[in-house]
Amino acid sequence: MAAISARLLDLLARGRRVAALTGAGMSAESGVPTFRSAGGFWENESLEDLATPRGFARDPRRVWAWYDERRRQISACAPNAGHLALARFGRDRPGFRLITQNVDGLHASAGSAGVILLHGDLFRVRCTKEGTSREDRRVPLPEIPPRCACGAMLRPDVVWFGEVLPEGAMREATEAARRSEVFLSIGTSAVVYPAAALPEVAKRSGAYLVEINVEETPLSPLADEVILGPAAQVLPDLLGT
Ligand code: BV8
Repeated sequence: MAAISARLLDLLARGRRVAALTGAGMSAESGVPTFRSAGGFWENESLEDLATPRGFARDPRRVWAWYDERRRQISACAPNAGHLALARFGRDRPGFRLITQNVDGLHASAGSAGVILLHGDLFRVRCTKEGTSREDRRVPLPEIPPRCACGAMLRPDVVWFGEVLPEGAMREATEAARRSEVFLSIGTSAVVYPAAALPEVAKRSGAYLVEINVEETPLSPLADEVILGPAAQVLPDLLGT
């Protein structure tokens, strides 16, 4: 059983309004590599070449090969007990808001509804000419880079570094953080902005800020409570199974 304070359990038992922000650590126990830990997605690649518009413009084939490989890996992964605990909690608590930086779709697969996707979705593509976005679950892709029916190249419908986040998602996430009475920061290194500002918004608005991670992060000093442990084990203990 993870070390969870009586205060936090009491806040949850009293039905306080809860919001959660998840990062790559949420999906680690589903077998999805994180970004910045050892063996992560970016361990052998340089960020600038892959997850930026400039990198894509320079070498779309290389960027698409990386995304095609991630789509292949992630399509074989299943939600873990942490995803399922959050989905169940959301069903019991209509006021619960789940915000994610992850693009793996595992919260939706676990049954969470209304997930706020800050950084897009690995299984959606966008036409570089028409700007239209659609679901595309083909694994592997039939051609690299994939093309739209109009002939233009498709891009992954995710937010790259240097790109602004979807306006509606950021507005909803900021509102959820501001209204929350308990804010859970789960499995994120808390270094990528503006997502990493959300726990700070919650704290400033009076929320009880909880960090769930296997190690401390730059957010830890600001948190009211740091629960060190894997999300797939801590979340069922915290939220019930
Ligand atoms: C923006 C989608 C306005 C794509 C991602 C200079 C130039 C340009 C921009 C900037 C700049 N300096 C700063 C910026 C802003 C930049 C930024 O914050 N950079 C950082 C790196 C310094 N942000 C942006 O560019 C954003 N846009 O600001 O637009 C703008 C415009 C122009 C110029 C300036 C500003 C866009 C950011 C979104 C980028 N897209 N991904 C894709 O996935 O392919 S970011 C990427 O990192 C993922 O989305 C990921 O979610 C995100 C954060 O990483 P984490 O999820 O936290 O994952 P990480 O591996 O880091 O950590 C995992 C954690 O889990 C660890 O703490 C680990 O201990 C823990 N863990 C591991 N196992 C477990 C666990 N925890 C619990 N249980 C476990 N079992």
